[in-house]
Amino acid sequence: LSKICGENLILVHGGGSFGHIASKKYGLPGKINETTLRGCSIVKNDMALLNNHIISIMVENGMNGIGFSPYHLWNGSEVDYKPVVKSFELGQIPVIYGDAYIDRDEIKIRSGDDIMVDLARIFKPESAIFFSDVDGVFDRDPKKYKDAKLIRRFKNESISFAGIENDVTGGMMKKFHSMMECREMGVKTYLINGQYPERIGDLEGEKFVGTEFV
Ligand code: IP8
Repeated sequence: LSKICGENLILVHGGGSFGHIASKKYGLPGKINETTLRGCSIVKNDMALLNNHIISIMVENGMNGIGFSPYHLWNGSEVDYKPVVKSFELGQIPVIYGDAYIDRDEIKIRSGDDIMVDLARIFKPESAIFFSDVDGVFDRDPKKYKDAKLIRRFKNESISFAGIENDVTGGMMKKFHSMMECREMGVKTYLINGQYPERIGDLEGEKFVGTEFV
């Protein structure tokens, strides 16, 4: 990644099996009670472990990754990204992740996709690259329909989304709306399959496999 993007990079990751399963089990997001407080501890711990795995790999590979959770960045009315900006300006690689956080009498969940939109607004990056476990945006759910077509350049085609059972933040539909928001802010926005990370090196190429939002 750093070979392609240099160190001028901010990473965001979501929860996957580390965040969503326990969130659902303990009723997150939800009003503060004994169960959700327990869930908050478990989810927060699991997400920190996932973030630590990622940072460890980065550090071992000579990249100065620094983890940030919205739990700590939340200032009572918004996620305050000042520490992230500071870290980026110093040349570190912030790695911010979706997480549970406490807002008044509720435990909420900030998703990685929300964080991508926030960062697009604050940093006005050249590009925002989203990853999924499918090749890009399809005209319909590629996991259900074998003949679903990959949309290479997405403008405003009509598409449909399947609901995802174990996702507490909105699955692909949420990601899609976040990608549209980034695009509307003038940021080059892509969706690629994270199982083929090398595709990030061919974003503008003829053979690019993924979706570019235009
Ligand atoms: O996977 C939510 O982030 P996402 C993380 O990006 C948790 O929606 C804690 C479920």
